Amino acid sequence: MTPPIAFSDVFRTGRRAGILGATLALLASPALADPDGAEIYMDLCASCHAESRLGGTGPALIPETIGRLRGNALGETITNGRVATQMPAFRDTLSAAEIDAVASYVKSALPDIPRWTADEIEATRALSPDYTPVAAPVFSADPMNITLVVETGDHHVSVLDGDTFEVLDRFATPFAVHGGPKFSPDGHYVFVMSRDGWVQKYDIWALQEVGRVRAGVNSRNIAMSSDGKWLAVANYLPHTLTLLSTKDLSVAEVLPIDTVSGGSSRVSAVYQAPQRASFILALKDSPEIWEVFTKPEALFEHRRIDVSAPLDDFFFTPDYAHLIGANRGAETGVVVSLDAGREIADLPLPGMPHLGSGISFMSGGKRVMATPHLSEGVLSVIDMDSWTITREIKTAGPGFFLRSHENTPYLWADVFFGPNKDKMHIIDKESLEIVKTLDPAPGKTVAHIEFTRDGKYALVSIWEDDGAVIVYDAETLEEVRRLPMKKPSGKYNVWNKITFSDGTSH
Ligand code: DHE
Repeated sequence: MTPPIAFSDVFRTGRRAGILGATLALLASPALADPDGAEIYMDLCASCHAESRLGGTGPALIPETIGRLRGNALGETITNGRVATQMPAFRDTLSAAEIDAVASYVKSALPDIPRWTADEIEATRALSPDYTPVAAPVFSADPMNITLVVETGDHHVSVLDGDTFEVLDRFATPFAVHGGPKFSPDGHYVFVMSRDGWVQKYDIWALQEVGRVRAGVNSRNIAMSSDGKWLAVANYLPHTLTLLSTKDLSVAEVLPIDTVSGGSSRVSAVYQAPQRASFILALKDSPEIWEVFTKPEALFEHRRIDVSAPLDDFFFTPDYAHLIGANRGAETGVVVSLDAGREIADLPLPGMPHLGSGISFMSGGKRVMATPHLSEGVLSVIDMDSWTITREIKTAGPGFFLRSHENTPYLWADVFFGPNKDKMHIIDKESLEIVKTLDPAPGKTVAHIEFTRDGKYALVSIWEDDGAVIVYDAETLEEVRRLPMKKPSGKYNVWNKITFSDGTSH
């Protein structure tokens, strides 16, 4: 890893002065006047982001991560820096053309898929020297009703007492956490993953970080094995699944994702299938699903399930006998029987269903599932016996997250995209009608919901840098508290997650 470096030192390096001089001289020659983004990068950025662009003290600068930035966010960051980080402003150092050139360079594809072997992973593993294990929680709050709030605004997690909503701790995470943190089956530890592949282990009882390791170069999400022993990390770069020991984050195995056709594939996501003692993998680049076993007699052995097209974004039935995957090309949802190892049905699901946010719940005496769509203002309700869409609930715009709880009569659905991003629909589980639309922060993105352990309160994010988590009484739908937070994204209640509460997505 590149050691931390003061930015004043960077500016004092001779290379920068050399480039400026050379650039001035070359300006006379129009053919050669275009700034060289790669050279500027090596001179100004590589010390923190690494010559390979795979990240060092700063995050990786590769299209897989940069590509997510909207509009001119990248140019803005280079120009103005990032508050509360080591990223400086380059507005007085680089011209607009130079900023454009370096932005284009970091958006260009890497020449090769980077290697990230077990030895390289192991070399990044760092256990916190100050960490002291504890035999019992250091706080009096109910450890099963702790809720974690991921604050992406400044890359922290707040640890909330789910009864008093007091913040018990606020710890720094790796840059750009994505997906749900995963709890150990007893709720004692939690594992958090960043898009740059860092996995962090945190002891909730001790309120201390245990350590971290970089399990991938560009990663998607993590899953915990049902026995709590293994953590799987789904990687886009390289094309692998990294399996870590949850005890000390050491590498148990790096599984290459070699496809049936002889190539390799990115892993879109990995999920725990508790009843099957396995991980289920969605492959981005090949028409197959993998099941990787975690039972001791077949540890990390895998089986393939052939499907008609690559599927991503899975919803699982509560017994984990079936999954629905999204076939983006055909705009369908495909039902796969994990026991039979084949597709058994498909559903017309246009408008990019976000099946990973799908939930199942009881309605009209039957178990049904519902999923939002990323490009259409609708929630599809699906009968899981006949695999048909039984209802389409029109919403004020496309939503990202959907949540419920066994103790509440309602579904909570956000409207993440478009002019109504500030709205949150409350839907009756029986009538499947919208009974109320909340509008707690006009003009701001209001999104993602989590319940307290007992389902009495719903926590909703105002997804802004100066945002908040709003605590609602889940029965009266009245606001109870507003906790200031920095761009709070997902919220995760220990009990709801470790018991696979009804209405919680994976
Ligand atoms: Fe996510 C979960 C994929 C963009 C915030 N997202 C997940 C999961 C997958 C996924 C597969 C389930 C993993 C898990 O929790 O273990 N997300 C994708 C994408 O493919 C997509 C559309 C494009 C991408 O860039 O990867 C995408 N996701 C986003 C965002 O832009 C969001 C809104 C902001 C961000 O942080 O990047 C975002 N995704 C989330 C959150 C969860 C998530 C908060 C966990 C939800 C939960 O309650 O469990």
